[in-house]
Amino acid sequence: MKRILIGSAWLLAGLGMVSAALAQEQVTPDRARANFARTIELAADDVRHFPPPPAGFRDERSGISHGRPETMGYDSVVTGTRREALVYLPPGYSRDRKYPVLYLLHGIGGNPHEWTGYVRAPIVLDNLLADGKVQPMIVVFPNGRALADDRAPPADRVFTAENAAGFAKFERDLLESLIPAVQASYPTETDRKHRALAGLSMGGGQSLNFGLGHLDTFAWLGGFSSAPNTKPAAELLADPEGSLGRQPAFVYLSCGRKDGLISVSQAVHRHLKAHGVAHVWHVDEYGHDGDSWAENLYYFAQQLFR
Ligand code: FER
Repeated sequence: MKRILIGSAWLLAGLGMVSAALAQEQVTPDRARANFARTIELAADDVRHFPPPPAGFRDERSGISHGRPETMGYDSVVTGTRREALVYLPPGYSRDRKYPVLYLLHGIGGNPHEWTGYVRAPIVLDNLLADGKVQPMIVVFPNGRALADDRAPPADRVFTAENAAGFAKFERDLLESLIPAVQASYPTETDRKHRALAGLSMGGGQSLNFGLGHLDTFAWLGGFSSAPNTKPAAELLADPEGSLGRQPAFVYLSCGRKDGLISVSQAVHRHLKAHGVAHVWHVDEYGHDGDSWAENLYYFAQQLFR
């Protein structure tokens, strides 16, 4: 009898895993490779929305003030561990004023240093601020992998269900642990109009999934080269006019026209367009890479908190 019970428990657990897998595609290296290799079909409106940025927009400039990067620790209700996020404090940062906050999320194999490293987000932001093109803002680069071991995994364990699950679990970490910790540690505005969420690839999918589901928390959303973790458009925004009508948000979508994942972003763009929901759709000439992400941060940041 005992054996039979154990057996049926396994059977039930197995069925549960099958239905979860059907709802959300299994994440495996082969699936990811196939997704990156999807046929790219461009429509007439899959074009640049912004002209290319000025030369040097991503190069460190001398003679201007630079923002200050620092690390903050916080306790996660999701992992039960102490986690870390990078925080960019803008040039001229002062505790005597209150700042809007942009949360900027990394990709499936990355960590917060992806944005601050090769994408060079702090340099893009310093240059924009020096030219008076952005509002002074605090930018938080979280670790979007809410697992007890949240280090970037070795290459052969990037496209695994476990790693991908950490990115889904980050929703609660962000809303219940990180945002309150940021607001307790820094002088921030705390209403939705002063909070933005954007990310690249896996982080783009997280931003759309979490942001459109929490329009009470975020009024500014950006998905750059969003990955297949993005919910299907009709699920992401079941009632676009209704939900965005009640709580308007600036929605920014971008992708490179050489990026095999572009169908993910196209589907969201087309859904919004079909429902008459205003948004930015910017298709550039890049692939799934830092050149696209740096440029899109350049455009996106200029729209924020106006
Ligand atoms: C996938 C292909 C790519 C996928 C995720 C990615 C969840 C993410 C890529 C990135 O973050 O750079 O099939 O499945």
